[in-house]
Amino acid sequence: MSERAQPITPLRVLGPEESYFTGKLEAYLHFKEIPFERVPKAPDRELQQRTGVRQVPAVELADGRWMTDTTPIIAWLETQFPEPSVIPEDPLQAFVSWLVEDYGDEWLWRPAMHYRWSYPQDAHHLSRKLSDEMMSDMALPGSWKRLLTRWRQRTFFVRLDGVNATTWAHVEHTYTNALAQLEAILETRPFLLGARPTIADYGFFGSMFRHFGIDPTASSLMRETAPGVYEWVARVWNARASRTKGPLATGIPEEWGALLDTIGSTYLPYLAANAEAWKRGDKKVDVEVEGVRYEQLRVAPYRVWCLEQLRARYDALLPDAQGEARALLEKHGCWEPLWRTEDLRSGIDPEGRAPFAPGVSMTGLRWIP
Ligand SMILES: N[C@@H](CCC(=O)N[C@@H](CS)C(=O)NCC(=O)O)C(=O)O
Repeated sequence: MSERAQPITPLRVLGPEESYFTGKLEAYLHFKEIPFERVPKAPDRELQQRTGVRQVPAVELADGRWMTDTTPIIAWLETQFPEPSVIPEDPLQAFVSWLVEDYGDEWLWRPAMHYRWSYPQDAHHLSRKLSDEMMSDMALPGSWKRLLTRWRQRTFFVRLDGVNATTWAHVEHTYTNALAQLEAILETRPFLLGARPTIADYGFFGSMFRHFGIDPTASSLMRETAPGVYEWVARVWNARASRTKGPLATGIPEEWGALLDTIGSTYLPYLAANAEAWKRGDKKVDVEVEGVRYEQLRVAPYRVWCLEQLRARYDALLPDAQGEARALLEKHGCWEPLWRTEDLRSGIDPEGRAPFAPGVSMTGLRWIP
């Protein structure tokens, strides 16, 4: 007699309220109406033991299994709770939406950290919130905890991620450009692809909700220059499958063109440079993006895997959809950098176990104080 499968919900989502990727996952779970509880938690040693990485969110299933990394978590949950899907049915839309998701997740991370930690007003505000939530059991004066938090985040996620006098304006342009592109897309539809959210919305949601939507400097810019995006942030947060229904666009909307151009001129060339450096065994990489030189970036094995995943998604398309995808990628300068690195093998997760442990850290950092 076969054993009855144990229920997988309710989920426990571990991570702080201010966290980029935790907010992304919470919004997805809200939309899918999957029961969960968020538990405040720092990316600490205990989580590393559970998932293999010190990163949040970590998710504990009701059957005792643990997951990490929101992209494969969402992909796996879609197999368990398929209706309604946040992955468009149309293969071309699905492929391009995953590309946009990856770009949103990874390329807006730097400006999100920069706006939060480079400006004193934001850094003071957020270091108080984060240290109150995450360091309450640490026997140190509050001002020390806040100072430590600011130093840690600014050092590891801003300075060592290439933000300096040379790149500052370009890092900020990454955000303001994304605002302008999203504003144009949202002018004629409530979500990026139509009447309901898809994986493309969730790719932008981490940065736009928990960082740009609440941090003082960035959220002021959003309210002043992109009120449509500000409204979309609340709309995605409030979306529920049982009432947020309706069709998606046909094909790839015209207004996505500028966004795809940006992916082709920024994120994909960066992914290629990161992958080349990984192949050489380098720990650091210099890369020129839109004429701006980012120096000594940490080589991120996780992002070699991201590139591999994007290629695998293309390879999985049927010939007709491949033809359409290739034509679109070529038109927007995405095709060449997607394939620039030959013989790509990240060696990460060869058995395809993600999102189940052990995961891989996005930042590539083994330990941060
Ligand atoms: N690719 C991962 C990235 C998760 C991630 O990097 N989370 C950040 C917080 S939003 C983190 O835990 N950083 C480690 C740290 O702050 O020490 C995902 O999608 O879940």
